[in-house]
Amino acid sequence: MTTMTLQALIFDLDGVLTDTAELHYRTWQRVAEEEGFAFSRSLGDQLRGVSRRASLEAILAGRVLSEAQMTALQARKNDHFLTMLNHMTPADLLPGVLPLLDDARASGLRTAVASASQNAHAVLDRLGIRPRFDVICDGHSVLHSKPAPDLFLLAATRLNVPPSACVVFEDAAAGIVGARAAGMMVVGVGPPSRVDGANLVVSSLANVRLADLQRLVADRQPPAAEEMYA
Ligand code: B16
Ligand code: MG
Repeated sequence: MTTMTLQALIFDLDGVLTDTAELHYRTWQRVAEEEGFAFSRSLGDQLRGVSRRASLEAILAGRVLSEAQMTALQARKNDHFLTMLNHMTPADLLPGVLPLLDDARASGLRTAVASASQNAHAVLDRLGIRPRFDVICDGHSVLHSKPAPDLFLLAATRLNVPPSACVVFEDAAAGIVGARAAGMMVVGVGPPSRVDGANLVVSSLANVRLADLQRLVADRQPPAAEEMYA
């Protein structure tokens, strides 16, 4: 049996590289208030990693709006988000991001961003880290967003690396489901209650060691025969 070697790190953006998850929460909360829709911290948490359209559908909880109203509410939410984004600086990078990217580069690993956000390039620019990634896949890159595996599989294809040689960092259930469906090992970033289903859980990227990631990939169990021939 051959042992798989770690070749690439794939990062979710919101909630992993920076806390835009909080900006998404506050801007959806504002739209919900303006429209008289119920909104809560727990509903906001369920929207982590979920596309803008699917987030609005979750907030509407079965209410039906016209396509024009749906488009207008998404645009208004995004205007609020972009206004807040203007205040973002490299100081908003979460702890441990730069050292981990430096270690990855020094070890010859490829790096990618796989974010459901259509604003991913703008956020990475505000943070000053866009050139540090070999590949950036965002909310414009695929038809089926998380929890589908498509975004992660596209990142691996563009990196020219097999999915089984990738480790994904995710803060959200939707992303963890998608990355695992792509056949990748997943590090959950955040409280265990939010990232259960990940192969390894850390409270912050500052606690990640490359040796642990290499072990995660090397110790992968081969797929069961029925999975291989399904
Ligand atoms: P936008 P990620 C996701 O990014 C966010 O977690 C989620 O809250 C947001 O609704 C989604 O992007 C779409 O973002 O409105 O900017 O297109 O976590 O996949 O990096
Ligand atoms: Mg996220």
